[in-house]
Amino acid sequence: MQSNTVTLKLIAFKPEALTVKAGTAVTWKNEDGTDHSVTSGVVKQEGGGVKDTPDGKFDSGTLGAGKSFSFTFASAGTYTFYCKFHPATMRGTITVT
Ligand SMILES: [Cu+2]
Repeated sequence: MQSNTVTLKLIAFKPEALTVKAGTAVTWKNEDGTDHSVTSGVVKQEGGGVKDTPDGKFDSGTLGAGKSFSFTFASAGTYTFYCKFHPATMRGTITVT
């Protein structure tokens, strides 16, 4: 059975890469005791740090401990996302076929 859940645990997305069919709702669940976010966009290295640029496709906003966020992917494509609080380490990709 196809899994469509990503957990946020130990300052990481698990799994970091997930492939789903178009029309699937993906749910992210924050199992940490700290705030995270699920924000679509890219993170690039810049001047010794990282710069995150949201693309506005989806954004959970601040996702507190124990909270979930879902987004339905209507169209095929590759969607990158990150956590706005931990962009250096928390990044992931949803591939929609
Ligand atoms: Cu985070």
